[in-house]
Amino acid sequence: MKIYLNGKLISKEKAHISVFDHGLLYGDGVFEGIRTYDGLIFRLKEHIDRLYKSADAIKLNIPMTKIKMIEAIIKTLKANKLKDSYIRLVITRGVGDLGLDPRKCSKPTIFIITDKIALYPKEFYQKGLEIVTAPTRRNYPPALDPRIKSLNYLNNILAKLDAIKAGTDEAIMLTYNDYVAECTGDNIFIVKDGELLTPPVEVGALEGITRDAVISIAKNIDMPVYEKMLKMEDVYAATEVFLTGTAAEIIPVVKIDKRQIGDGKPGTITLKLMGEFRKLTKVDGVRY
Ligand code: PXG
Repeated sequence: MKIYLNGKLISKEKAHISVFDHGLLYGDGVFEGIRTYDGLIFRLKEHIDRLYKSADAIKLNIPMTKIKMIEAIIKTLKANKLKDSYIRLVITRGVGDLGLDPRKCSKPTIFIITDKIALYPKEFYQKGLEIVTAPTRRNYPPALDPRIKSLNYLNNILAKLDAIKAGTDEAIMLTYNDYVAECTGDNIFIVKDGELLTPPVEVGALEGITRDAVISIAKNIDMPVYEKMLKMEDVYAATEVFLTGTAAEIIPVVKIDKRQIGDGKPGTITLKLMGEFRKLTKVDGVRY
C-alpha cells in the first residue's frame, strides 16, 4: 500500500510522522473521509471545499491549491489500483515543539491514505440498527464548533464508548440544551407525518455530505424535507429513523434506547432513499 505523505508516495511501512507533530500532540488539524464507487470519487468537490473550510476555521493555511490536492488524491488512488475505496485525507498543523503555539509549526503535514472500505455488515442494512442516546453531550459550538471536521474526535469517541457500553454500535448525541445533534460519525434523519426531518447544522452537527445528498434526493423526488430542531420525544415518535455518513451511507435504525421505531423494520421512505442514493453514487463524482 502506498501512502501520500508531504508530496511523495511512500510504502505504508515507511510512512512515518514525527512525535512532535501537533496533529498528534494536540489533535491540531483537520481531515476528510471520502468514498469512491467503481472509479468515481463521490462528491469530491464538496469534500475538498469542506476540508479547506475546516482548515480556515482553525486558521490552518493548507500550502496546496484545491486542484493540486485533487491531483494528489487521484495519484494515490491510481498507485494503489483502487476502484472502490475509502480516502482519508489529513492535514495537521505540522511539526512544532512542546507547547501549543501553532506559530512554531512552520509546515503543515499532509497525508492521504486510500484503502479498501470496511463496510457495516449487510444484515444491518436489511434489519436495521439498534442505537442509544449517549450520556456524553455534543461539543458546545462556541467551544469547538462541530461543523469543523477537526482531528479532535474525543467528544465522539466518548459517545462511541457510551454506545459500546450499551451493547450497540452508534449513539445519538444531544446538544447541551437537549436537542438532537447527530451521531458519533453519522447525521440523523427521522420521518414523521410523511415529512423527512433532520436537525439544522447550526444546532451543533457536522454538515454531512451524505446528509446534503439525501436532502437533494428528497427534493428531486418531491418528498417534503425540512431542517428542524428535534428532541428525543420526536425521534421516539418517528415512523422511521435513519443515519447518513460516508462510510455508513444510509442505514436504517429500528430501535433506540430499547424502544421500537415504527414497526421495527426499515421503513419504505428509508428504503426508497437508499435505492436513490445507490443510483447517485454511480453518477455523482469525479472519474479517475
Ligand atoms: N457526523 C460526524 C461527526 C462525522 O464525523 C458525519 C456526521 C457524516 O458526514 P459525511 O460527510 O461523511 O456524510 C461524519 C463523517 C472515518 C469516518 O473514520 C469519518 C466519518 C464518517 C465515517 C468514517 O474516517 N465522518
